[in-house]
Amino acid sequence: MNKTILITGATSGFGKAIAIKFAQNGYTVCITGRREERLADLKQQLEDEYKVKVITLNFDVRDKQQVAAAIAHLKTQVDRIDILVNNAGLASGLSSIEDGDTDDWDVMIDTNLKGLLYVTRQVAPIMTSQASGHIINIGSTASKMVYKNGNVYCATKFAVDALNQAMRIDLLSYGIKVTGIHPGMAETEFSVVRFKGDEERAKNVYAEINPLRAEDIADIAWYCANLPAHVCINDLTVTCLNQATSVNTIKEA
Ligand code: NDP
Ligand code: 8X3
Repeated sequence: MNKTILITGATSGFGKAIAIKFAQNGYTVCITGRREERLADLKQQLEDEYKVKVITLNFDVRDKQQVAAAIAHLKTQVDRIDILVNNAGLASGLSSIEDGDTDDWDVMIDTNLKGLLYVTRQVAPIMTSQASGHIINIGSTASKMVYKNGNVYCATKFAVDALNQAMRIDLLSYGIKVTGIHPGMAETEFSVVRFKGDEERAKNVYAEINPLRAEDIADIAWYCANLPAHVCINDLTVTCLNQATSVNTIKEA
């Protein structure tokens, strides 16, 4: 049976790598994000290379009307949604709590927490009506342990961890799997976004370590999605070998 995956935030990083991985394996891939041109380019690439159906949904997860309209449109394009990857997210700034920019706080809370909820609220009923599905929530090592100046970003990721647990309980009786994947430091556009386009500062974050790559997370998502029907990975934390927790990182020799 042809399967369908919906990935939020597929214009770069983990989301894009997950889209490529599942397209390589024949999935119908629904990719979302705000940058329309990147969505169009990725659609073209996946259709050309893997001959799969690709649906682009250009919306901002912070806007609940846009989310509802996008998922309503998606329902006209696909018969079912087998997997939802709640991946869209970001850090904005890195400041001690007394210096924090409240606009940064709004962006992180609205995207990482409320955006994930808006998408889930639209997609979960599709899965409950199918009596099957798999929701993969992208948390972070910051879901498990806070780090200096990470305050609000970490709080949003702790909330993702809580929601991951809560969704699994609520959706258990429908046979829906819920998995939290919690990556440590990975070199994507994450730090460029956090530091508002300061590429040098972003590069420096990973300068002396061998960080995770987006493809590592895509491989893990693929593994989690391909276990026997009775097996669900509830919670998976993964770091590169230079990192033990969100606060214990050693530099490469
Ligand atoms: P990237 O910046 O490379 O990708 C983030 C993706 O999220 C983009 O596709 C972006 O799309 C999308 N996005 C951001 N804001 C919105 C929005 N308001 N509406 C719709 N889409 C949005 O970063 P990563 O791939 O690293 O991050 C993916 C997830 O992984 C995030 O939740 C992040 O917190 C988490 N994470 C990252 C780690 C890392 O070290 N890189 C480690 C642990 C977790 P667009 O801008 O086009 O809208
Ligand atoms: C992102 C991990 O430690 O780079 O969630 O902020 S970190």
